[in-house]
Amino acid sequence: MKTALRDLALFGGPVVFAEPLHVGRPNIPDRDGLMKRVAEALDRGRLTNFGPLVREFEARVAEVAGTRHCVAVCNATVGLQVLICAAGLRGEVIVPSFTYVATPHALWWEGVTPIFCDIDPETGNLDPAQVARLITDRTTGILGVHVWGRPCAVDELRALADEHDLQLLYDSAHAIGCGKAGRPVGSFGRAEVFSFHATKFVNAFEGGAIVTDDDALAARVRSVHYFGFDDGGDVVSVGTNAKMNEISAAMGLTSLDHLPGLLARNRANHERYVRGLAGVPGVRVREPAPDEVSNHQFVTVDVDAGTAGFDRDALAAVLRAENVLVRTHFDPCCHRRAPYRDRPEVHSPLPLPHSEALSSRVMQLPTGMSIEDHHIDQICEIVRLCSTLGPAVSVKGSLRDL
Ligand code: T4K
Repeated sequence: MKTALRDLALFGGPVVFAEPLHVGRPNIPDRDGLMKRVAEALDRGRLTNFGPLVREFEARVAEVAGTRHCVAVCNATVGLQVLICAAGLRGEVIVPSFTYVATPHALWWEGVTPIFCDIDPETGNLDPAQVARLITDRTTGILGVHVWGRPCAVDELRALADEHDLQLLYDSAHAIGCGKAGRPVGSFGRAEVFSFHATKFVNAFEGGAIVTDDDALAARVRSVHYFGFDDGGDVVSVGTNAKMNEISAAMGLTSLDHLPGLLARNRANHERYVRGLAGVPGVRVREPAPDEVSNHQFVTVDVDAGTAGFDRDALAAVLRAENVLVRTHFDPCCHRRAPYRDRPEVHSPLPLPHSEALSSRVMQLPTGMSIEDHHIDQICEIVRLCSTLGPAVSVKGSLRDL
């Protein structure tokens, strides 16, 4: 057990974990089940273009999302592009800067200008009051992000969209299995997009899905994601190839078979971190609100430097030196990244103080199937030791120095 500064790996002590602990280590809950599906697909000789596994995956995702339609796609980034194109967004769309770059990239790629908006610091999601101030006659939509699986302020955003006749879409990349006030994520926007990237707790190697209750939009999405073909085999619009293949669907279905177990594991890990870090001054594990259901695929810790005596980067540096490969989603925010920072058109007249503050305060700790109770207990012990050492742990600088 480490008890002094010199015991920390960053300060010359032994490294706690021989193997790295990752944020986003893929869950592979049932190798045999996956291999069986893959073998069946190979035997059928139907590898892509709407095989039975993709059809089944779409039906299962629609069930989880509570929507009538689901179109499986090769990844969520392309899924967002397909949706933006099919929904006919143009001009400007209001989007958080505190998100993964895929969200504004998808807009920009489709010729739509992302207008970066500030967030509610508690949820990390679009602040409806700030959204209202950014609506102009060029605005055609709002693209919210359910960051870390916490549902956006869906009622307020719906009211704004209705009042101004805007399309309301959600990037739900983090949020399969999440919900709010008894409704599942997927059912809040005109359409929403999930990610099933390998690092997501339900994964399809690479994959995504667009869900909606809008029949006409679903038909357009299906067409755009398949070269613009309609059901009759005519090419009716410009489209792309965004199809999911059968092997990805095999993995996605196998993950969904084990959804309750994966959720239970994430929840148990989350609760263990909450207990393990309870009472550490200035260090808080973020938790869902009482009316929310979370998939807990991200364990996000908030470091208040003034109270803790060290900042997020110092703690991240200590943990990374111990082979705990924490992530800092999303630092920097999108408006600070190279493709956007020098483009005046994406910068709203309003500052983004909450986005910038949150991006410097939070980090994600490892969770999922590969993380065991003793890993969490040891991680919490390291954080507790840092808390007793206070400012001394900052001496070696920041995450960026490693
Ligand atoms: N919208 C939002 C809000 C998003 O967060 C994302 C993606 C998207 C849209 C777009 O979704 P996709 O187009 O990807 O479907 C990851 C993911 O690449 C990305 O999907 C995700 N968000 C983003 C938040 O995180 P990194 O840079 O953390 O991934 P990477 O490759 O560094 O992996 C993280 C850790 O996981 C590593 O330490 C190693 C481990 N790992 C990773 C992979 C891929 C493995 O052990 N095995 C693996 O196969 O971006």
